[in-house]
Amino acid sequence: MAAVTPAAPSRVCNVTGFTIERNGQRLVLTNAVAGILLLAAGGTMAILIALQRQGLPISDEWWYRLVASHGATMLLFWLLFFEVAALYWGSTMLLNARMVAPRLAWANFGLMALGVALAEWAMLTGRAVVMFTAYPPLTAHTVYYLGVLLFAVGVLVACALFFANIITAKRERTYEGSLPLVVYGLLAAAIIAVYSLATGAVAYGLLFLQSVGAIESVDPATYRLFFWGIGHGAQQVNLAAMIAVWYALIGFTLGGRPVNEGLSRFAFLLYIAFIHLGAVHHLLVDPGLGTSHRIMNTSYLLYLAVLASLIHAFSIPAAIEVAQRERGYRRGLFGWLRMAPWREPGFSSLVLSVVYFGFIAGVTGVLMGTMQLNMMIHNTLFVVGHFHSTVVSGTTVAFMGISYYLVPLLTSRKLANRRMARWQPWVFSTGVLLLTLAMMLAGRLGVPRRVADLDYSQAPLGVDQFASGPYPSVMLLVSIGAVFAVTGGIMFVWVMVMTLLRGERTDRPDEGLLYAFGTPERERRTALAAAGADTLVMTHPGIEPSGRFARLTTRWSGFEAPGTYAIVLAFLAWFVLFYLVSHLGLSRLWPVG
Ligand code: HEM
Ligand SMILES: [Cu+2]
Repeated sequence: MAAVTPAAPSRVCNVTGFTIERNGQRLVLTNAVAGILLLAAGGTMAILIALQRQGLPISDEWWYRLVASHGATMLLFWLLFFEVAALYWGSTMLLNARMVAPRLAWANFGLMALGVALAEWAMLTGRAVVMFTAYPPLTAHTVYYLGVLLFAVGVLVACALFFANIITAKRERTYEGSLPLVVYGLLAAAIIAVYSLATGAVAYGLLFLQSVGAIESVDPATYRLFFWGIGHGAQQVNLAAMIAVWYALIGFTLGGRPVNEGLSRFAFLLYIAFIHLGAVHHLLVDPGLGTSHRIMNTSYLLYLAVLASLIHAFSIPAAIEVAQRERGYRRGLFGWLRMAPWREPGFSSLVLSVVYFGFIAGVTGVLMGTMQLNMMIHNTLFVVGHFHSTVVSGTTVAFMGISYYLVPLLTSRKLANRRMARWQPWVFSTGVLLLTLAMMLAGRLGVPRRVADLDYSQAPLGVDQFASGPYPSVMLLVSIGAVFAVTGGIMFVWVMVMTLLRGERTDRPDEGLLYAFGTPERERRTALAAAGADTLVMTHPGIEPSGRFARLTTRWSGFEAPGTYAIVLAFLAWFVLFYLVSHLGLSRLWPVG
């Protein structure tokens, strides 16, 4: 393996064996920590806006400021800072490579931080209460647009640095063969980021020009079209980055890899080519677009991106199952699942993220992308429930999970408060599950999103639709979910901060944790390989018949991952059922026949 350029000091990680160059290490940590601090800020706002429903005295004016800032802080700043960290991590450490322009990367961090500071100032002082969608004719202070634009330019520069790192690594031969799958997934995320940010720059750029008086007005329909290039595109960046992190977590916790890596790569290619079409689902009621255009782009063509998600949905659990069977857990259909390392926070985060993302976020997303069904829940709290199940239950949980490895490995410190870390994914995910399900229920009952005063008590013509009936109890469930979720969030931030400040220094931060990268598991495999055993390429692990499933498992013994096959069938059944029940709801709304 070629050495890193001598000028850049580096070390070899005792756990993973990767070359860690100092510049890359500091940049990854700094960007990730900035993200985590912003997550803490966004969580503080979340609990305030959620408890306002239970009478926490927050004026309507402040509620809107907080919702605007919560949305931008979480959706843009937390996720993108962490993604920049992931891009730097993938393009340096996973390739044994170096940061090509560390100074530029630091300047860029400064630029992004400045962007955040400007935008937050404008939002929290009431100069930009336009929500992150910023639809004209709403207008905000110039500084707000400037802040968001600076931040976006920073993310673009980070993508450019990521590409440059990979090209240099290839040229300096720091890795062999094709890009590792995790880096490949991050590459898909970065490519999607580039074209999303380009459309976002047009949208926000137009508003910026208008705010300084350079142009007279911005056509709202044109704006919406460009805005959703980034509004939706950014979610696809989150999706691709999350899936890359899932694959990384399988490697970290079980030493596993996908059964068919080529297929997983192909699925990432499908994302790059087709996923942006889904953007039109935000414009399903937009009068500016023709019906056939909307239907075509949200259904027929988008289905190729859904196919990609279904490939990953199969590939991820299969990788877990095969890894577990290779480790010897072969009893029955689900013995591998029962014997999984549930106490390992990275593993529980992985599974919770995959399950909630698939069963809730994915399924409700397809519902909302279907024009007719969308009419039932458009602009209600259902939408908010859906996207919290994607970016919170899915992406945020996955990013939290990988932090349990990145932070100790990069700081050479042991994870602090391991017990709290063990519980954290469960508390957070269960809270968000309740939060999202309750929001969806509220939305189906007609509760709108982005409304401070649900009772319209200060309206000239008061309506008290939401003050009685099922509404107060459903909104109470939303608030209870919020309390649990925020508690889980505090636990995460606490463990991270304590690890950073107080974690015991060690060159084996994995001790006591189950990292297949560096623990006995890895040594066992190395020893086996050294002894000439070919267990490592064992692709047909036997299924030991046992108990109730004995007959089934013998019949399925040709399958590499029969448990996954069963889970996937259950998922499809749930998908079909959910779709049918939704259509039943629709037929009641608009009686058929
Ligand atoms: C941790 C617990 C969280 C709670 C309790 C929470 C709660 C809420 C609530 C109550 C709203 C306002 C809904 C309304 O329109 O009435 C909201 C909006 C929103 N949240 Fe969260 N949230 C949490 C975490 C997150 C995270 C981690 C993200 C992103 C990664 C996120 C992204 C958003 C976005 C984009 C909005 C929409 C803002 C808008 O309408 O402009 N939230 N959240
Ligand atoms: Cu979208």
